[in-house]
Amino acid sequence: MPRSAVTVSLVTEAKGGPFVFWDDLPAACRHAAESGFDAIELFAPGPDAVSQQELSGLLQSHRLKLAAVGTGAGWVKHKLTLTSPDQSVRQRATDFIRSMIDFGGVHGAPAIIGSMQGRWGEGVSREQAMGWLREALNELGPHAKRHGIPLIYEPLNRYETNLVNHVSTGVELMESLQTDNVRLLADLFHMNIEESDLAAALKAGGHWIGHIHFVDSNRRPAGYGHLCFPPIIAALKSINYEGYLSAEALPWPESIGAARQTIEEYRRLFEVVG
Ligand code: LER
Ligand code: MN
Repeated sequence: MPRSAVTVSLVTEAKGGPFVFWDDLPAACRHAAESGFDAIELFAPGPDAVSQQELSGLLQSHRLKLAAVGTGAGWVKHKLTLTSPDQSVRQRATDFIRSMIDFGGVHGAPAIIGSMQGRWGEGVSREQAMGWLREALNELGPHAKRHGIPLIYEPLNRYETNLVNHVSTGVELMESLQTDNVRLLADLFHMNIEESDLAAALKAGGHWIGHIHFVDSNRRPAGYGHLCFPPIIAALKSINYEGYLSAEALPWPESIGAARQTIEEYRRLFEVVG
């Protein structure tokens, strides 16, 4: 059965973004554990934002796992992307993601490439951008494998990237790589904008689906928008998905309320007795 996770952001520049808990990692871990989550997903400014010792201590004392680490700070803080026309920016983007893979890897948590994929245009052709993206994934995927974890790549909606907007194009990208260690993140918010049938897209994604951002159509917690979850959950069962359903949602109406709503919806959908 999939496990539950909730997002925590420590990135000031991301204020207003879709993260349930903010700023205070010890409090976030306490609330995540009290609400009944299995894990947290951490959006940190960089690999040194929290010491490994502090993070291990918090995870252990609250019996939480680290589901994944986001790399978006590389974009929101440092303006680094893997498809920048500037070679030195691409290099620093790759280095940043490698350092985040090592940071999460200590805790068995994969890194997610979302906004750091960038976009094509302004002198960079689609083919060129996809070539650079493939190069980076082919380098970073094997690096993640050394920690025994995959690297996670996230298709985004059209307003956030023009590279890969659908699960099916994500699968094409995965199949074109030399590494077999990259998996797709299916974010239900992005999918609601781009896919014609979310359940069918997840089924077609099959074993390539490695992580889920569990959220409603409007980026509010699951159940507070208009997504129909039962067919989505049935699709995940049919592909034997056993990764995390991670709440990348707005703290609406506020953080603790968002966490409670998410876990209640998760339990309802999976018939878990809380
Ligand atoms: C942002 O829309 C998002 O989905 C993140 O997971 C990617 O950075
Ligand atoms: Mn996402």
